[in-house]
Amino acid sequence: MTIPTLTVVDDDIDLAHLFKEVAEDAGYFVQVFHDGTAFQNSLGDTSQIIMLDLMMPGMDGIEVIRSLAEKKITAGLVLVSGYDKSVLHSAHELASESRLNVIASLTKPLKITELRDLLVDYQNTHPIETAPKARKKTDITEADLKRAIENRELILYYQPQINLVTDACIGVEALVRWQHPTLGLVFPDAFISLAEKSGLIGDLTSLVIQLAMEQNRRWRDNDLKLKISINVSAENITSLSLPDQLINLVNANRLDASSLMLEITETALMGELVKSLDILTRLRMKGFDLSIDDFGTGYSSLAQLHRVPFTELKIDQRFIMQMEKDHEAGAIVETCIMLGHKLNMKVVAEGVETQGILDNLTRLGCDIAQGYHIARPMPAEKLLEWINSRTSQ
Ligand code: G
Ligand code: G
Ligand code: MN
Repeated sequence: MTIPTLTVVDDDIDLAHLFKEVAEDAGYFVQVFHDGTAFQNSLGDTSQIIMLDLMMPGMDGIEVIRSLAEKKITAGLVLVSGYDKSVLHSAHELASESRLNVIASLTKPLKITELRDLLVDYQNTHPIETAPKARKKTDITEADLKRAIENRELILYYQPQINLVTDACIGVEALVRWQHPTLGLVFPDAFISLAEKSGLIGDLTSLVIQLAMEQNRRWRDNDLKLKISINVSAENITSLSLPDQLINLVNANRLDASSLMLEITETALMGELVKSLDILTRLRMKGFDLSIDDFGTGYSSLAQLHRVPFTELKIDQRFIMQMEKDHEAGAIVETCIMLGHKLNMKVVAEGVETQGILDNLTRLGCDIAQGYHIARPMPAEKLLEWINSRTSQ
């Protein structure tokens, strides 16, 4: 078994030592740094968890956060501070906005039991073989990716979404993977941004949509009716012919437009606004569903909701993951659910990692849930098995 690694960055030698003991107790291999610069210089993506003190002489915690974000570090980040709660909260926000994976922020003096529970919990919900570290960050070239699209080396994994009232699986989110001939399974983080930069994203998305519709046809032939959600990038909604292309694909597979949900992130809407509004409105008129993905993380969430005819609001997983432990996150989730309902949208919570969160969301009237606690993304063949095993229970 591989032992997960935890890195402590804290100038307080005694405290760092205490953290080390607690983490070792919880089953981690621990590295300690007493200043930000030393840590930064040794930075690789090898830790599962980084515990970072915000107040250090020399390079402070905020500067370390910036450099972690630049290096796109995927480790779980625990922020620790002796400052008041609002400073810690802002640092937490900053790190989340920088796309870092913040798993907790703790104020000093901190409760040892709280820390131990957190570390044990994280290990249980993020087993090491699926930790982001396992993702291959190889130097994939544009030519490789182009060939992969042509050779149909891209495959889809599907993550179930359940209706919180009936508990039935009503849909799936399609998540692309690259079945690379020599590297094995490559995750989208390693190639989506390359596809966006190189202009291959149009072909990639077309292939993804085609694969999803073919799969949906096979499921229907097995009496399984599921809506498939697809992630769409900014460049995808600049092609004025997209609505017609999609209708053709739907017809070719004898499906309805309503079997497809297009998930759009807010950054995807910041490009050519007029053109994307034109396309999105026509997609909606043709019966496709539109979801605003990662809601709450961009800069103009409310303006986008007002402009675009979304039918679904997908609350960003960071709020969901923190809703039990962080009062602010909980308030945001509750408000997003109310907001979505007021605007006649279905509300989806993604990143549901515990039964407690699932129960809370049900109580708050959220419509749909998706997350590791329900199921991880899986290949199509596994999905049928998964659904059968649930209904036979
Ligand atoms: O589980 P996962 O590692 O697959 O997804 C990581 C990120 O990649 C998510 O933000 C998801 O939205 C994105 N992603 C997954 N599949 C696709 C896809 O087909 N197209 C685009 N544009 N993004 C995708
Ligand atoms: O950006 P987008 O919302 O499309 O991202 C979807 C991503 O979220 C995928 O990488 C998927 O694997 C991941 N994901 C879905 N549910 C969970 C969860 O419960 N926990 C974690 N850590 N990731 C999740
Ligand atoms: Mn998504």
